[in-house]
Amino acid sequence: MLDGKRIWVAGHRGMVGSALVRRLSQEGCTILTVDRQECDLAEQDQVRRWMHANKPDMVIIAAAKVGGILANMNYPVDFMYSNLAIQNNIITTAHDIDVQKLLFLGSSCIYPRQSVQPIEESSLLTGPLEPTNEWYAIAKIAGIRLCQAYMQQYGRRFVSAMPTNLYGPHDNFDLASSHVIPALIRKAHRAKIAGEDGMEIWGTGKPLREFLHVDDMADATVFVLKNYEDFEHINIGSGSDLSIAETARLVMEVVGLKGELRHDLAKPDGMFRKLMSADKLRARGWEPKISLRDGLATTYRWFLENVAD
Ligand code: GFB
Repeated sequence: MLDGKRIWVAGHRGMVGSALVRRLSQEGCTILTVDRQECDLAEQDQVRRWMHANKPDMVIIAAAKVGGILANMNYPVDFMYSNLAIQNNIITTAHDIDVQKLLFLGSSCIYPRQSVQPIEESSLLTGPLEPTNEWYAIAKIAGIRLCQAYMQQYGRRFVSAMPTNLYGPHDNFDLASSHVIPALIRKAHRAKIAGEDGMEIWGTGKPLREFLHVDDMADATVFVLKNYEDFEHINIGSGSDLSIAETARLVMEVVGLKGELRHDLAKPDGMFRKLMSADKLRARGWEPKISLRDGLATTYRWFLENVAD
């Protein structure tokens, strides 16, 4: 189905976009990418000009302003407005140029904070959001709805997929703005090099999170692109979760750091649990392949080769 297609990966420099480029290179398609200097995705005229000139057959929107819990809380305008601008520009132009299929990627934070777990797709908009990331969540929900509006009004094949918390190569390892796994890898590595005993984590360590390696995510995305056309968005997850403290201890094992966890209780815990139901994707025949331990080990190797300080 992808053979001979021109597929634009919007956001190819990011963790998700670069994994998608790696995965799509195994298909018989032509991968299109564009750098920010040539086309700033938040600028409507630039997006229109580039998309009209390059005419992709399919589009995957992996471009987004993303970050961990603290960045989400500190930069609400960036997380809401930049994401709205990027997705609106791409989705509306995709309609103008008759894109055959568009896949919009979001996040598990779209779901209400008190959702029944595991969270099924139908939980969307059934209750209040988690305040630590509601700006980002509202932008992503608007993206899902805009795709659905194009499906309903014009019969477009603009579908949405919601991945769980992702990690892997090309992640952001900046301690102030990153998600938890890259932060834990960097902290464990620094503590080990400094000969320290244990390391500090944010919050109580009790919240539960579901993690998926970005290469599994890219594989699932290609599967969705080929096999999924429904009006409703679809979850992409691993189907199991663990506590932040357990995650931190696993990272310490992988990095080779001994000792205890210390808790910075001035930092937020965020949503207590957000395990997504993986049933819909599994029923269609997709399963993750990379265990958390193996994924952490290869991500640590990537960190050592590309980031370590
Ligand atoms: O990954 P994370 O930043 O975001 O944090 P969310 C997950 C959990 O890990 C929180 C704890 O309970 C944090 O308090 N944690 C412990 C740490 N130590 C650290 C640390 O050193 N750094 C970080 N960052 N966390 C994000 C949303 O929520 O998830 C986004 O803000 C997005 O919008 C993303 O949806 C997938 O999982 O809480």
